Amino acid sequence: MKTLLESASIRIESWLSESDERSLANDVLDGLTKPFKEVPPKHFYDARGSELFERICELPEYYPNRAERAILDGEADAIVAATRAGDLVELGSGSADKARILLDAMARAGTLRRYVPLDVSERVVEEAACRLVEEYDGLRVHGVIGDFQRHLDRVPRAGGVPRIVALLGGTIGNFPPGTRRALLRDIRMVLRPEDRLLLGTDLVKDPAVIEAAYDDEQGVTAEFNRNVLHVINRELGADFSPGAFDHIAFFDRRNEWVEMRLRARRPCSVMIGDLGLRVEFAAGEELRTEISAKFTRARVEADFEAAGLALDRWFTDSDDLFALSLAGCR
Ligand code: SAH
Ligand code: AVI
Repeated sequence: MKTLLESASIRIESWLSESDERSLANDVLDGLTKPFKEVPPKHFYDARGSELFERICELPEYYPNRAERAILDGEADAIVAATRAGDLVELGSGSADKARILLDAMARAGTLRRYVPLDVSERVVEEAACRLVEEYDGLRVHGVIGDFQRHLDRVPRAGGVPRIVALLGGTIGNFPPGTRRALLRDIRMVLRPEDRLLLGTDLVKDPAVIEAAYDDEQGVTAEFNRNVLHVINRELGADFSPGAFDHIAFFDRRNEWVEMRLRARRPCSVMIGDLGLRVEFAAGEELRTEISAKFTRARVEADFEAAGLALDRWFTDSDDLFALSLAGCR
């Protein structure tokens, strides 16, 4: 563990180690040597990827961000009243924009004590920490730079106060069903009886609306998708030509998830220097870069059941686009 910043109001720790740095190498080695090539979406989020995601959130087509914010705007006080939370732990915190809505409600209720953002991206954790301690009197921020699939045990202990552990934005949908339940089980392990999970899930709806959200007119999502190739080029000395890949997004009706892929426009041979690996792409061959599952209430409840969690409250926006679930240990 490396302490990156320590002051009266901020502590930032990085738990990313050499083995996490190798995780990109391992994922690329495993994923690009499969008959159907894929790379997990975690690797989108270098500084540029995080910035592109923030731009996606502002796009007219990308409804999940606005819908989730609308729910939080309307229900944050009820969520805080139901939990009496003093600590907000946010997994995959990103820009922490939605955390603010909850922190405001905690401040209004007089319970606000500490914010704990956990993200693989160092930049977003540092920026959020520095901004938020300026904005909230007496707030402590304990930032954890880490992987929530590996470092949940690094979330600091809560002391005497109840916690909200939030996983917002629909990030849970970026994991395939088995991994998703394993992650919920891991989260369940860090919840005490008085803590609650606050989970954001995008809902099943008209496929045209979903596909537009992942293939916007301005091409920001396409750039975000191709960013993973820039990350592999820089981190692993590869020679992908990102411009030689088309952005593909389609809704898989059977699995009820949207898939993002990169499709090679022409045959190409890519050298991943650090791995000594040459990868061939045929013309039209696709690399899967993300799934984003869409949910129903029944699917969320089934996932909770499998993870030892129980749904307490279910909130949706007025158009039923997105849901927030408050859940506790069973
Ligand atoms: N919660 C924010 C950001 C969502 S984007 C919102 O609702 O707008 C997803 C965030 O999760 C990114 O900041 C990314 O860096 C982070 N992330 C993705 N996989 C992660 C992992 N395995 N561990 C920790 N953070 C992760
Ligand atoms: C972070 N995650 C929930 C986003 C999603 O909608 O699945 C990432 C994203 N991919 C394309 N656009 C946004």
